[in-house]
Amino acid sequence: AHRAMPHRLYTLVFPMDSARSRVLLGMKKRGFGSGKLNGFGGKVEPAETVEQGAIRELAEESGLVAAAAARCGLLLFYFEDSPVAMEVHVFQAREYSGVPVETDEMRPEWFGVDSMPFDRMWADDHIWWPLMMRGDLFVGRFWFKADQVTITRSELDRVDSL
Ligand code: 6OG
Repeated sequence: AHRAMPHRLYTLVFPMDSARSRVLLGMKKRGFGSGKLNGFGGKVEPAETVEQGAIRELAEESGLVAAAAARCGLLLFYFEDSPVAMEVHVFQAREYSGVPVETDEMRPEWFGVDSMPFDRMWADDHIWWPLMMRGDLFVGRFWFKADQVTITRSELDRVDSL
């Protein structure tokens, strides 16, 4: 039944430093997920590709300007109180110009990839993060209660392409 649900498209971008030992997260200051640390992203607009949307949201929310973003995974979120599933395309940005700036939406901060602040992130993140760090492409599906904290069911698969 879930598979027939309408989906809404989102992006989520994790900027990495050149050694890939640190990742830039932003503390979301307003809207969905406010108070949590996350990558940078948002809704994809009708006239753009998913990658273009990822690059645009990265710039709007962090100040970093990337020429490209690398696909890492696909996350599907189902909230028990929402009839629309979230389809979130996950990217890493490894080359960009600019320096992180605080925006109305996000307060950016670097974290070591081996000491991630999962207790301040969405509850799904610690589940798929190790796959992404290994360089595996992944597809995950997570069913959340309306409290936006409790995961009642999850699936995570490594895939060969996205
Ligand atoms: P705006 O409302 O800011 O787009 N997002 C999630 N990210 C993670 N890691 N876990 C979740 O678990 C998420 N749900 C949504 C996708 C929302 C942003 O938040 C991400 C977008 O980057 C449920 O336009």
